[in-house]
Amino acid sequence: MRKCSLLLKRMFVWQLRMALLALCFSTWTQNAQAQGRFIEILADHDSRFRTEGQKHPVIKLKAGEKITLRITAKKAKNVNRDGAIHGFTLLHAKDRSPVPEWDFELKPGVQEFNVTAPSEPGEYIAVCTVVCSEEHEGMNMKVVVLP
Ligand SMILES: [Cu+2]
Repeated sequence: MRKCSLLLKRMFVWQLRMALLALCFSTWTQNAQAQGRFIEILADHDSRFRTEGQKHPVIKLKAGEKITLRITAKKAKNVNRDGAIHGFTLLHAKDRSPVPEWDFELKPGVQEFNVTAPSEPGEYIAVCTVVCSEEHEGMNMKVVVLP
């Protein structure tokens, strides 16, 4: 009986090791696909963009920097016809003209987008493009591009 429990214990430790290894491997392969620094954003159920540890989320980027946006989207009230629950589009703050290649539709869950920061330093604004709820108009966040 004692021998048996020892065996079980060993098996448990081994399984734990394998699980850890699998976890390490999956993060490693994810990173291999990403092209640069990770920026984590939450597109929340109350129609707000959030970043960890920031009360008023601001993303700071270096001009021309390659980054990977990892956006977690949680459904608000409305869903687009194509299943998108929020959008994420970058605009120039001064005239609200769109920044090319920074226009994403967000499906529920986690998605990653490889993008290059604008080459022009200045203030930008990221806005939601899906009318996700009555609070949709206020769903935006500041993006600052540093030289
Ligand atoms: Cu919205």
